[in-house]
Amino acid sequence: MKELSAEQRRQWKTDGYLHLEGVLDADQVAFFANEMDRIRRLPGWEPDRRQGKELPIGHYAWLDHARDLDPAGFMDRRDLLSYHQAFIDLIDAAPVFDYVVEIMGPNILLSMTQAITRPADPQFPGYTHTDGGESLRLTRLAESSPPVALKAMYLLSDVPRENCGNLTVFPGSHLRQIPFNEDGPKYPQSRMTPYSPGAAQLTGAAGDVYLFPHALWHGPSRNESGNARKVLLYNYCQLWVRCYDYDAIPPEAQRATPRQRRLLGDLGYDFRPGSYFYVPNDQTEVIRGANPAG
Ligand SMILES: O=C(O)CCC(=O)C(=O)O
Repeated sequence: MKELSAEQRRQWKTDGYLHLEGVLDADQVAFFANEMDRIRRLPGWEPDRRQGKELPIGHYAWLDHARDLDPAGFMDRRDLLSYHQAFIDLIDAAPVFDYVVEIMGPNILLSMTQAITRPADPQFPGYTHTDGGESLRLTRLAESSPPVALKAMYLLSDVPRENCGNLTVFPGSHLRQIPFNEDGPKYPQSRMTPYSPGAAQLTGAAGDVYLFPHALWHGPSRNESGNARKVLLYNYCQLWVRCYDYDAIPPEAQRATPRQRRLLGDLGYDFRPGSYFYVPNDQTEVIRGANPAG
């Protein structure tokens, strides 16, 4: 498996994120960008308008298609695996997955997949938050600890300068909490915006990947570029945390390799109390194995 350089390990620990350049080639970028345009016309999980009224904030609804059918319009699609084998293959693709295992250790699951298109929209002010909701927002780990959960963000659009819908981070905020509105709405939004002191808008090229833990304050900047910004997100969590895209092993596990199946929650035996709490005997071998395709 590929390993991080000493400089990357230092940056991960201090700043709380990594920028990996050129992970996907131009053909892969074009393929996944086209897939995003295709799947917005298909049924799937999208943000629910009843949030805060009938449903708790942050919950998704099963819709016939994305609300905006324009490929350059907003889309936030969850649970991508059923749309194409390529979304399954990306679960443990090198080198990103190698780095995920180096950072988190082998006792992990794939917790979530997501495709977001952020349109060029002068009204959208951007926002910041941590991932993992109200609970993980309050959890700060020791510097020496692997993260509870992390995210790989695959850029499918160039983000050449600020205010192109950039992923904006507060470097170091995975270790040092930044002020946020505890009395405000339950959704973990901060009084800090992508324009507050300490925020860094990341630039990058289509095919690059950002890795960051859920604990890092982050969010999208404004998008004044005139172009939609597309990303794929693959989240990984420690085994005991469980997946948050589905409540049972998803059917796509049948089309997956042994390692991918394990990452989808198939431990190789029927569930019983103790499962996920303690890891299967062959966990390290399956995750780090030389021939994970088995
Ligand atoms: O669209 C973005 O840049 C950020 C998405 C986001 O906030 C997230 O991945 O949690």
